[in-house]
Amino acid sequence: RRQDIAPGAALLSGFARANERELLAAIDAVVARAPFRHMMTPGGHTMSVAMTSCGSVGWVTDRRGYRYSPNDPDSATPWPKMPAVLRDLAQRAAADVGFAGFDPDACLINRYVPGAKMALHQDKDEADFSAPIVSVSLGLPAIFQFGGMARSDKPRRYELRHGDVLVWGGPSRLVYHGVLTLKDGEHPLLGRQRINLTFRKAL
Ligand code: MD3
Ligand code: FE
Repeated sequence: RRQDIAPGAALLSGFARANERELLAAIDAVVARAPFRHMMTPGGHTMSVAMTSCGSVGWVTDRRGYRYSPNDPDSATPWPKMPAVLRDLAQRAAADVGFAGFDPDACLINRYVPGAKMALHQDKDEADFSAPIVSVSLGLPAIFQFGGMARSDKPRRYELRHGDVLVWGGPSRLVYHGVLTLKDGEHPLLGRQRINLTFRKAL
């Protein structure tokens, strides 16, 4: 099922459920080589969301700022390659919403445990805003909020459940968005956590 939530933005409910086990195995393989870690914001706060990446570049933050890097700063080696099953899912979702030819070079993997959250922000560290961002939610449900082009625009709220895929492009690419504090729960496949993948064209 497809729900249009704003110009250029659509929610594909349950889109990733058909191959959930393959997706989780691919994520496990990435995490085995590039473990989740809590990065520091430029302002000196440790993020409650744990992160890792795969692809030709990964998103990183430290006291020097936010950026995409070809290397995992923890291992000083390249990020794991983006598994084909992940890239294919993102490409199919983007094409469904009208972004044929989406070719992500970065996949940020976010892990939320109960209590973790992500404050309202814009994704603007990418070179080309004409490409969409595709997000895949797995595990515990979360309340996602998305506002407008100004931080002060009142956000709308949506629940994101296991297997839901969001595509954000066009006029919605630079909207403010965030995730409310994750509530406790137990997911049959993932236990007490939520994993979110965001596929980006960073370079
Ligand atoms: C709307 N992640 O990693 S995904 C992020 O659930 C991020 O982990 C959230 O925001 C999460 O940057 C939300 C949905 C999403 C991702 C990127 C967007 C929505 C977006 C970019 C522009 C507009
Ligand atoms: Fe974001």
